[in-house]
Amino acid sequence: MDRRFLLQAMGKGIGAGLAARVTTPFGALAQDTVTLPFANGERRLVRYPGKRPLIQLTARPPQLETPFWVFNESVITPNDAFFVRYHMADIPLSIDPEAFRLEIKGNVERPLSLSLAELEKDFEPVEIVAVHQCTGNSRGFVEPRTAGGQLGNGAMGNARWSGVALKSILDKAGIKAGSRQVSFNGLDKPVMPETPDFVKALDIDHARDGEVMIAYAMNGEDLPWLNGFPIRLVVPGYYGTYWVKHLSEITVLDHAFDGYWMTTGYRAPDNACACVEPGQKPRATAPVARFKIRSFITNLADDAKIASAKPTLVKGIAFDGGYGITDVLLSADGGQSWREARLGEDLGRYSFREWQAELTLPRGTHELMVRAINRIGQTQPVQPLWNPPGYLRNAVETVRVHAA
Ligand SMILES: Nc1nc2c(c(=O)[nH]1)N[C@H]1C(S)=C(S)[C@@H](COP(=O)(O)O)O[C@H]1N2
Ligand SMILES: [Mo]
Repeated sequence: MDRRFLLQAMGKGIGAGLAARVTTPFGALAQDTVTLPFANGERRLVRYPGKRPLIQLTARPPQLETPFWVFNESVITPNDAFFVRYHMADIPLSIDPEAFRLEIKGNVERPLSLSLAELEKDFEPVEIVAVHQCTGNSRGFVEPRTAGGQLGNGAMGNARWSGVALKSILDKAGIKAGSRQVSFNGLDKPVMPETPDFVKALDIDHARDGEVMIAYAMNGEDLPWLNGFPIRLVVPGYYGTYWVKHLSEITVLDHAFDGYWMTTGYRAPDNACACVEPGQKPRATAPVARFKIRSFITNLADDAKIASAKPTLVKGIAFDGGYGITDVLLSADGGQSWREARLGEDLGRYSFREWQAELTLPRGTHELMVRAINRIGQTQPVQPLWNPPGYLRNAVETVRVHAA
Protein backbone atom coordinates (compact mmCIF):
# COMPACT_ATOMS: atom_id res chain seq x y z
CA MET A 1 0.00 0.00 0.00
CA ASP A 2 1.36 3.43 -0.91
CA ARG A 3 0.88 5.51 2.23
CA ARG A 4 1.47 8.86 0.60
CA PHE A 5 -1.21 8.21 -1.98
CA LEU A 6 -3.56 7.16 0.77
CA LEU A 7 -2.84 10.39 2.58
CA GLN A 8 -3.71 12.52 -0.40
CA ALA A 9 -6.94 10.62 -0.72
CA MET A 10 -7.56 11.14 2.98
CA GLY A 11 -7.00 14.84 2.64
CA LYS A 12 -9.69 14.97 0.01
CA GLY A 13 -11.97 12.53 1.78
CA ILE A 14 -12.10 14.42 5.02
CA GLY A 15 -14.79 17.02 5.12
CA ALA A 16 -15.76 16.45 1.53
CA GLY A 17 -16.93 12.88 2.04
CA LEU A 18 -17.95 10.86 -0.96
CA ALA A 19 -21.61 10.00 -0.74
CA ALA A 20 -22.43 6.49 -1.80
CA ARG A 21 -25.14 4.09 -2.81
CA VAL A 22 -25.41 0.78 -1.01
CA THR A 23 -27.46 -2.36 -1.10
CA THR A 24 -28.52 -3.97 2.15
CA PRO A 25 -30.15 -7.29 2.90
CA PHE A 26 -33.09 -5.20 4.10
CA GLY A 27 -33.57 -3.66 0.64
CA ALA A 28 -31.69 -1.27 -1.59
CA LEU A 29 -31.15 2.21 -0.26
CA ALA A 30 -31.98 4.45 -3.16
CA GLN A 31 -30.52 7.45 -1.42
CA ASP A 32 -27.27 8.41 0.27
CA THR A 33 -28.66 8.48 3.78
CA VAL A 34 -29.86 6.10 6.44
CA THR A 35 -32.21 6.94 9.26
CA LEU A 36 -31.30 5.55 12.64
CA PRO A 37 -34.44 4.70 14.66
CA PHE A 38 -34.48 7.71 17.00
CA ALA A 39 -35.20 11.44 16.69
CA ASN A 40 -32.74 13.31 14.42
CA GLY A 41 -31.39 9.94 13.29
CA GLU A 42 -30.83 10.87 9.64
CA ARG A 43 -27.19 10.30 8.61
CA ARG A 44 -25.20 10.38 5.39
CA LEU A 45 -23.46 7.28 4.11
CA VAL A 46 -19.95 8.38 3.27
CA ARG A 47 -16.98 6.57 1.79
CA TYR A 48 -13.55 7.32 3.29
CA PRO A 49 -10.25 5.90 2.03
CA GLY A 50 -9.95 2.26 3.03
CA LYS A 51 -13.61 2.14 4.01
CA ARG A 52 -16.84 1.09 2.33
CA PRO A 53 -19.75 3.55 2.72
CA LEU A 54 -20.31 4.01 6.45
CA ILE A 55 -22.72 6.07 8.53
CA GLN A 56 -21.18 9.47 9.18
CA LEU A 57 -21.68 11.02 12.60
CA THR A 58 -19.20 13.90 12.15
CA ALA A 59 -16.67 14.89 9.49
CA ARG A 60 -14.24 16.80 11.75
CA PRO A 61 -13.01 14.69 13.35
CA PRO A 62 -14.08 11.69 11.26
CA GLN A 63 -16.62 9.57 13.12
CA LEU A 64 -18.15 6.67 11.23
CA GLU A 65 -20.53 3.96 12.36
CA THR A 66 -20.91 0.46 10.92
CA PRO A 67 -24.31 -0.20 9.31
CA PHE A 68 -25.93 -2.79 11.55
CA TRP A 69 -26.58 -5.38 8.80
CA VAL A 70 -22.80 -5.93 8.56
CA PHE A 71 -22.99 -7.81 11.89
CA ASN A 72 -25.30 -10.35 10.28
CA GLU A 73 -22.85 -11.16 7.51
CA SER A 74 -19.87 -12.44 9.51
CA VAL A 75 -18.73 -12.83 13.09
CA ILE A 76 -15.55 -10.92 12.17
CA THR A 77 -16.19 -7.31 11.17
CA PRO A 78 -14.36 -6.54 7.91
CA ASN A 79 -11.69 -3.83 8.14
CA ASP A 80 -13.39 -1.63 5.56
CA ALA A 81 -16.64 -1.74 7.56
CA PHE A 82 -15.10 -1.14 11.00
CA PHE A 83 -16.31 1.96 12.88
CA VAL A 84 -14.13 5.04 13.37
CA ARG A 85 -14.02 7.43 16.29
CA TYR A 86 -11.66 10.35 16.92
CA HIS A 87 -11.80 13.21 19.40
CA MET A 88 -9.29 15.55 17.75
CA ALA A 89 -9.67 16.93 14.25
CA ASP A 90 -5.87 17.08 13.78
CA ILE A 91 -5.45 13.43 12.88
CA PRO A 92 -2.22 12.21 11.28
CA LEU A 93 -2.29 12.43 7.49
CA SER A 94 1.28 11.38 6.89
CA ILE A 95 3.23 8.63 8.63
CA ASP A 96 6.48 7.25 7.27
CA PRO A 97 6.54 3.60 8.40
CA GLU A 98 10.36 3.59 8.19
CA ALA A 99 10.80 6.64 10.40
CA PHE A 100 7.96 5.85 12.82
CA ARG A 101 9.08 5.12 16.40
CA LEU A 102 7.25 3.98 19.51
CA GLU A 103 8.80 5.60 22.60
CA ILE A 104 8.71 3.86 25.97
CA LYS A 105 9.79 6.19 28.74
CA GLY A 106 9.16 7.42 32.28
CA ASN A 107 9.73 5.21 35.29
CA VAL A 108 11.76 2.55 33.43
CA GLU A 109 15.34 1.23 33.60
CA ARG A 110 15.93 1.50 29.82
CA PRO A 111 13.85 3.93 27.74
CA LEU A 112 13.14 2.41 24.31
CA SER A 113 12.55 3.80 20.86
CA LEU A 114 11.20 0.99 18.70
CA SER A 115 10.80 0.92 14.94
CA LEU A 116 7.96 -1.06 13.38
CA ALA A 117 10.50 -3.59 12.12
CA GLU A 118 11.83 -4.08 15.67
CA LEU A 119 8.32 -4.46 17.06
CA GLU A 120 7.58 -7.19 14.55
CA LYS A 121 10.94 -9.02 14.85
CA ASP A 122 12.20 -8.58 18.41
CA PHE A 123 9.07 -9.62 20.29
CA GLU A 124 6.99 -12.77 20.27
CA PRO A 125 3.87 -12.21 18.15
CA VAL A 126 0.48 -12.66 19.82
CA GLU A 127 -3.02 -12.82 18.42
CA ILE A 128 -6.52 -12.45 19.86
CA VAL A 129 -10.06 -12.12 18.57
CA ALA A 130 -11.65 -9.28 20.50
CA VAL A 131 -14.63 -6.99 20.35
CA HIS A 132 -13.88 -3.28 20.22
CA GLN A 133 -16.74 -1.01 21.28
CA CYS A 134 -17.09 2.70 21.95
CA THR A 135 -18.31 3.61 25.44
CA GLY A 136 -21.03 5.71 23.80
CA ASN A 137 -22.25 2.97 21.47
CA SER A 138 -26.08 3.07 21.23
CA ARG A 139 -26.30 6.48 22.95
CA GLY A 140 -28.95 7.55 20.44
CA PHE A 141 -31.39 5.15 22.13
CA VAL A 142 -30.83 6.56 25.63
CA GLU A 143 -33.97 8.10 27.22
CA PRO A 144 -34.00 10.78 28.48
CA ARG A 145 -31.42 11.72 25.89
CA THR A 146 -27.92 12.75 26.86
CA ALA A 147 -25.30 14.94 25.19
CA GLY A 148 -22.68 13.29 22.98
CA GLY A 149 -22.57 11.48 19.64
CA GLN A 150 -26.02 10.08 18.91
CA LEU A 151 -24.89 6.63 17.82
CA GLY A 152 -26.96 3.66 16.76
CA ASN A 153 -25.58 0.20 17.57
CA GLY A 154 -22.74 0.36 15.04
CA ALA A 155 -19.87 1.76 17.14
CA MET A 156 -18.59 -1.76 17.76
CA GLY A 157 -16.84 -4.50 15.83
CA ASN A 158 -15.02 -7.79 16.25
CA ALA A 159 -11.56 -8.38 14.79
CA ARG A 160 -8.56 -10.67 14.99
CA TRP A 161 -5.75 -8.46 16.31
CA SER A 162 -2.08 -9.36 15.83
CA GLY A 163 0.83 -7.68 17.50
CA VAL A 164 2.94 -7.96 20.62
CA ALA A 165 2.00 -8.14 24.29
CA LEU A 166 2.46 -4.79 26.03
CA LYS A 167 4.04 -6.83 28.85
CA SER A 168 6.94 -7.94 26.59
CA ILE A 169 7.76 -4.32 25.82
CA LEU A 170 7.44 -3.15 29.41
CA ASP A 171 9.64 -6.07 30.53
CA LYS A 172 12.30 -5.08 28.02
CA ALA A 173 12.22 -1.47 29.24
CA GLY A 174 12.28 -2.67 32.87
CA ILE A 175 9.58 -1.16 35.07
CA LYS A 176 11.04 0.50 38.16
CA ALA A 177 9.66 -0.20 41.62
CA GLY A 178 6.85 2.08 42.71
CA SER A 179 5.24 2.34 39.27
CA ARG A 180 1.45 2.81 39.40
CA GLN A 181 0.10 3.50 35.93
CA VAL A 182 1.10 3.54 32.28
CA SER A 183 -0.14 6.27 29.95
CA PHE A 184 -0.66 6.03 26.19
CA ASN A 185 -0.55 8.80 23.61
CA GLY A 186 -1.06 8.73 19.84
CA LEU A 187 -0.11 10.97 16.94
CA ASP A 188 -3.40 12.88 16.72
CA LYS A 189 -3.49 16.32 18.30
CA PRO A 190 -6.06 18.88 19.34
CA VAL A 191 -6.72 21.75 16.95
CA MET A 192 -7.00 24.29 19.77
CA PRO A 193 -4.23 24.50 22.38
CA GLU A 194 -6.89 24.61 25.14
CA THR A 195 -8.19 21.15 24.19
CA PRO A 196 -6.50 18.41 26.22
CA ASP A 197 -4.62 15.88 24.10
CA PHE A 198 -6.18 12.42 23.97
CA VAL A 199 -4.10 10.40 26.45
CA LYS A 200 -5.32 7.36 28.38
CA ALA A 201 -3.89 5.30 31.24
CA LEU A 202 -4.09 1.78 32.65
CA ASP A 203 -3.07 0.54 36.09
CA ILE A 204 0.36 -1.07 36.04
CA ASP A 205 -0.95 -4.59 36.75
CA HIS A 206 -3.48 -4.33 33.95
CA ALA A 207 -0.81 -3.03 31.56
CA ARG A 208 1.36 -6.08 32.21
CA ASP A 209 -1.34 -8.76 32.40
CA GLY A 210 -0.08 -10.25 29.13
CA GLU A 211 -3.41 -9.67 27.36
CA VAL A 212 -3.18 -5.94 26.66
CA MET A 213 -1.39 -5.71 23.34
CA ILE A 214 0.06 -3.40 20.76
CA ALA A 215 -1.56 -4.41 17.49
CA TYR A 216 0.01 -3.86 14.09
CA ALA A 217 -2.48 -5.95 12.17
CA MET A 218 -6.22 -6.40 12.08
CA ASN A 219 -7.79 -9.40 10.36
CA GLY A 220 -4.45 -10.25 8.77
CA GLU A 221 -3.82 -6.85 7.21
CA ASP A 222 -2.15 -3.60 8.24
CA LEU A 223 -4.41 -1.59 10.51
CA PRO A 224 -6.68 0.62 8.41
CA TRP A 225 -5.44 4.22 8.54
CA LEU A 226 -8.53 5.43 10.38
CA ASN A 227 -8.31 2.59 12.92
CA GLY A 228 -4.85 3.64 14.08
CA PHE A 229 -2.18 2.77 11.51
CA PRO A 230 0.55 1.74 12.10
CA ILE A 231 -0.10 0.51 15.69
CA ARG A 232 -2.78 0.77 18.34
CA LEU A 233 -3.40 -0.43 21.84
CA VAL A 234 -5.85 -3.35 22.19
CA VAL A 235 -7.34 -3.76 25.66
CA PRO A 236 -9.46 -6.94 25.47
CA GLY A 237 -12.82 -6.68 27.21
CA TYR A 238 -12.44 -2.96 27.92
CA TYR A 239 -14.30 -0.06 26.35
CA GLY A 240 -12.72 1.40 23.22
CA THR A 241 -11.58 4.62 24.87
CA TYR A 242 -8.43 2.79 26.08
CA TRP A 243 -7.58 1.44 22.61
CA VAL A 244 -5.27 4.35 21.72
CA LYS A 245 -4.68 4.68 17.97
CA HIS A 246 -1.52 5.75 16.11
CA LEU A 247 0.19 4.85 19.41
CA SER A 248 3.54 6.64 19.67
CA GLU A 249 4.30 7.21 23.37
CA ILE A 250 4.08 4.92 26.37
CA THR A 251 4.97 6.46 29.73
CA VAL A 252 5.37 4.51 32.95
CA LEU A 253 4.25 6.65 35.89
CA ASP A 254 4.91 6.50 39.63
CA HIS A 255 1.54 8.18 40.23
CA ALA A 256 -2.01 8.05 38.87
CA PHE A 257 -2.25 9.82 35.52
CA ASP A 258 -4.23 13.04 35.92
CA GLY A 259 -5.05 13.99 32.31
CA TYR A 260 -8.53 15.16 31.30
CA TRP A 261 -9.50 11.92 29.51
CA MET A 262 -9.05 9.95 32.75
CA THR A 263 -10.10 12.45 35.42
CA THR A 264 -13.07 14.01 33.59
CA GLY A 265 -13.87 12.17 30.36
CA TYR A 266 -15.04 8.57 30.16
CA ARG A 267 -16.16 8.23 33.74
CA ALA A 268 -19.39 6.58 34.86
CA PRO A 269 -21.23 6.44 38.22
CA ASP A 270 -19.08 4.55 40.72
CA ASN A 271 -21.67 1.99 41.82
CA ALA A 272 -22.63 -1.57 40.87
CA CYS A 273 -24.91 -0.61 37.96
CA ALA A 274 -22.83 2.40 36.81
CA CYS A 275 -26.19 4.17 36.76
CA VAL A 276 -28.29 6.85 38.45
CA GLU A 277 -31.98 7.79 38.28
CA PRO A 278 -32.56 9.65 35.01
CA GLY A 279 -31.64 13.30 35.44
CA GLN A 280 -29.68 12.75 38.67
CA LYS A 281 -25.95 13.33 39.14
CA PRO A 282 -23.73 10.55 40.51
CA ARG A 283 -22.15 11.11 43.90
CA ALA A 284 -18.86 9.64 42.68
CA THR A 285 -17.55 8.46 39.32
CA ALA A 286 -14.86 6.02 38.16
CA PRO A 287 -13.16 5.47 34.79
CA VAL A 288 -15.19 3.14 32.56
CA ALA A 289 -13.72 -0.36 32.50
CA ARG A 290 -14.99 -3.71 31.22
CA PHE A 291 -17.81 -4.08 28.72
CA LYS A 292 -21.25 -4.73 30.06
CA ILE A 293 -22.77 -7.87 28.57
CA ARG A 294 -24.83 -7.39 25.38
CA SER A 295 -26.65 -9.41 22.74
CA PHE A 296 -28.34 -8.51 19.47
CA ILE A 297 -30.63 -10.09 16.92
CA THR A 298 -28.91 -9.41 13.60
CA ASN A 299 -31.04 -11.10 10.92
CA LEU A 300 -34.38 -9.43 11.64
CA ALA A 301 -34.82 -5.67 11.65
CA ASP A 302 -37.74 -3.91 13.31
CA ASP A 303 -41.01 -4.50 11.41
CA ALA A 304 -39.64 -7.52 9.54
CA LYS A 305 -42.39 -9.71 8.07
CA ILE A 306 -42.11 -13.41 8.82
CA ALA A 307 -44.25 -16.48 8.10
CA SER A 308 -46.61 -17.56 10.89
CA ALA A 309 -46.97 -21.13 12.16
CA LYS A 310 -43.65 -22.34 10.82
CA PRO A 311 -40.09 -22.04 12.08
CA THR A 312 -38.32 -18.71 11.52
CA LEU A 313 -34.56 -18.59 11.94
CA VAL A 314 -33.47 -15.96 14.46
CA LYS A 315 -29.75 -15.31 14.75
CA GLY A 316 -27.37 -12.82 16.24
CA ILE A 317 -24.34 -12.08 18.38
CA ALA A 318 -23.49 -11.75 22.06
CA PHE A 319 -20.41 -10.54 23.94
CA ASP A 320 -19.26 -9.47 27.38
CA GLY A 321 -16.22 -8.14 29.21
CA GLY A 322 -14.30 -11.37 28.75
CA TYR A 323 -15.82 -13.78 31.25
CA GLY A 324 -17.36 -15.77 28.39
CA ILE A 325 -20.95 -16.10 27.17
CA THR A 326 -22.63 -19.24 28.50
CA ASP A 327 -26.27 -18.76 27.41
CA VAL A 328 -28.34 -16.71 25.02
CA LEU A 329 -32.10 -16.62 25.65
CA LEU A 330 -34.99 -15.47 23.48
CA SER A 331 -38.47 -14.41 24.49
CA ALA A 332 -41.48 -13.74 22.27
CA ASP A 333 -43.92 -13.02 25.12
CA GLY A 334 -42.56 -9.87 26.70
CA GLY A 335 -40.04 -11.71 28.86
CA GLN A 336 -42.43 -14.14 30.61
CA SER A 337 -40.79 -17.20 29.11
CA TRP A 338 -37.35 -17.61 27.62
CA ARG A 339 -35.94 -20.30 25.37
CA GLU A 340 -32.34 -21.18 24.84
CA ALA A 341 -30.53 -20.37 21.58
CA ARG A 342 -27.70 -22.55 20.21
CA LEU A 343 -24.28 -20.95 20.51
CA GLY A 344 -21.98 -20.88 17.49
CA GLU A 345 -18.23 -21.42 17.31
CA ASP A 346 -16.21 -20.16 20.28
CA LEU A 347 -13.54 -17.77 18.99
CA GLY A 348 -12.38 -16.89 22.49
CA ARG A 349 -13.91 -15.13 25.46
CA TYR A 350 -13.37 -11.63 24.06
CA SER A 351 -15.02 -12.32 20.69
CA PHE A 352 -18.57 -11.92 19.45
CA ARG A 353 -20.31 -15.24 20.01
CA GLU A 354 -22.80 -16.16 17.31
CA TRP A 355 -26.08 -17.82 18.27
CA GLN A 356 -29.24 -18.99 16.54
CA ALA A 357 -32.67 -20.43 17.22
CA GLU A 358 -35.88 -21.25 15.38
CA LEU A 359 -39.09 -19.67 16.60
CA THR A 360 -42.59 -20.63 15.49
CA LEU A 361 -44.97 -17.77 16.07
CA PRO A 362 -48.71 -17.35 15.56
CA ARG A 363 -50.14 -14.69 13.28
CA GLY A 364 -49.72 -11.20 14.68
CA THR A 365 -47.12 -8.73 15.90
CA HIS A 366 -44.46 -9.99 18.30
CA GLU A 367 -41.66 -8.36 20.24
CA LEU A 368 -38.63 -10.63 20.21
CA MET A 369 -36.29 -10.05 23.15
CA VAL A 370 -32.76 -11.38 23.47
CA ARG A 371 -30.57 -11.58 26.54
CA ALA A 372 -27.24 -13.24 27.26
CA ILE A 373 -25.73 -14.69 30.41
CA ASN A 374 -22.01 -14.99 31.10
CA ARG A 375 -19.84 -17.20 33.25
CA ILE A 376 -20.20 -14.92 36.28
CA GLY A 377 -23.98 -14.65 35.92
CA GLN A 378 -24.20 -11.18 34.41
CA THR A 379 -27.13 -10.42 32.11
CA GLN A 380 -28.78 -7.32 30.67
CA PRO A 381 -31.48 -5.34 32.45
CA VAL A 382 -34.92 -5.28 30.79
CA GLN A 383 -35.31 -1.62 31.81
CA PRO A 384 -32.42 0.42 30.41
CA LEU A 385 -30.03 1.92 32.97
CA TRP A 386 -29.19 5.62 32.73
CA ASN A 387 -26.13 7.79 33.41
CA PRO A 388 -25.42 11.43 32.46
CA PRO A 389 -22.96 10.77 29.60
CA GLY A 390 -25.17 8.04 28.07
CA TYR A 391 -22.41 5.43 28.38
CA LEU A 392 -22.42 1.64 28.70
CA ARG A 393 -25.87 0.98 27.27
CA ASN A 394 -26.78 -2.70 27.53
CA ALA A 395 -30.53 -3.06 27.90
CA VAL A 396 -32.24 -6.21 26.61
CA GLU A 397 -32.71 -5.57 22.88
CA THR A 398 -36.12 -5.97 21.28
CA VAL A 399 -37.07 -6.48 17.64
CA ARG A 400 -40.71 -6.16 16.54
CA VAL A 401 -41.78 -8.65 13.86
CA HIS A 402 -45.06 -9.25 12.05
CA ALA A 403 -46.04 -12.88 11.42
CA ALA A 404 -48.59 -13.40 8.64
N1 LIG B 1 -5.29 8.41 19.19
C1 LIG B 1 -6.56 8.22 19.51
N2 LIG B 1 -6.94 7.01 19.94
C2 LIG B 1 -8.21 6.78 20.27
C3 LIG B 1 -9.20 7.79 20.21
C4 LIG B 1 -8.76 9.09 19.77
O1 LIG B 1 -9.54 10.04 19.69
N3 LIG B 1 -7.45 9.25 19.42
N4 LIG B 1 -10.48 7.53 20.58
C5 LIG B 1 -10.73 6.34 21.41
C6 LIG B 1 -12.13 5.93 21.44
S1 LIG B 1 -13.16 6.75 22.49
C7 LIG B 1 -12.58 4.88 20.70
S2 LIG B 1 -14.18 4.33 20.82
C8 LIG B 1 -11.68 4.14 19.81
C9 LIG B 1 -12.21 4.09 18.39
O2 LIG B 1 -11.41 3.24 17.62
P1 LIG B 1 -11.65 3.06 16.08
O3 LIG B 1 -11.72 4.41 15.46
O4 LIG B 1 -10.58 2.21 15.57
O5 LIG B 1 -12.98 2.36 15.95
O6 LIG B 1 -10.40 4.68 19.74
C10 LIG B 1 -9.89 5.16 20.94
N5 LIG B 1 -8.54 5.55 20.69
MO1 LIG C 1 -15.30 5.86 22.30
